[in-house]
Amino acid sequence: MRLRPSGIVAFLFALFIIPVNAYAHFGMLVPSNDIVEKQQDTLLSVNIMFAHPFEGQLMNMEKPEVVGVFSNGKKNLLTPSLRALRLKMYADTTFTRSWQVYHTIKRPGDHIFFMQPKPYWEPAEDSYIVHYTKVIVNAFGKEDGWDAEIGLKTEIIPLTRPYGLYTGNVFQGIVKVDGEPRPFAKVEVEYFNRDGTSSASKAPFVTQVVKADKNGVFTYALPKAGWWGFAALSTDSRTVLQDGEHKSVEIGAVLWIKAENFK
Ligand SMILES: [Cu+2]
Repeated sequence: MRLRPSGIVAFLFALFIIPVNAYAHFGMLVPSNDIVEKQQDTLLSVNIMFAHPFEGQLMNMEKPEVVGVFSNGKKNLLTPSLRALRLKMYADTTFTRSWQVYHTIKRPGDHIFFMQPKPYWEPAEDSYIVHYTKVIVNAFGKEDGWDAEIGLKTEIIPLTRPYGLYTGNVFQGIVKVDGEPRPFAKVEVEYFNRDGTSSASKAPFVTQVVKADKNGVFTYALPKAGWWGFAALSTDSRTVLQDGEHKSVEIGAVLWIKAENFK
């Protein structure tokens, strides 16, 4: 059957309005507490996930390659104590494999938890995704290292202290790739819509997008109490060989911070 010209126009138009599945992915590290001040709070659990945090969907996650905590100038590997966990976010219909690690805070100071996942194959992007993820926990009032660079392939170094943040505060960080500031890096920002009570009237509200300046510095003001994720994205120089084809790898420097309401 031949299409009349008007039919062709309608068909072409339809091609352009098919919504793109633009959900942003985020590596996630969510600790049970980000400011430890009492002895009974020193045992932390950290949930390790790969998700669409606003949309409330988890992706199945392979065992992370490296999980650790950096404090007092030293890296402590936690990979051996990783345990698999089946979790569900608000929009999930099934439980999905995630990970968890326990760590007891023994000394005052900043504790930078970090995670390097296995490359995740995303068919929709014809690319692998590796999100180097961090979250910072402060203990017993000693603020001594939240701005440390721990040497990840790509990393967000906070310029704003990443805890004790009020809703509405501005947060700034510097995006680095291979230890160098990345000018004009694209940073995706998403709210962890934990209980599903937040909603977006239109798609661009789900994932906020800011770009770093020429020094790799980005700025964002936190509009709501809760956990916020920042993912600074770039393309790795390495590729992964899959079925004889070289596939690109999206690398993300991810940082999670928590805002609380001023009372
Ligand atoms: Cu996904």
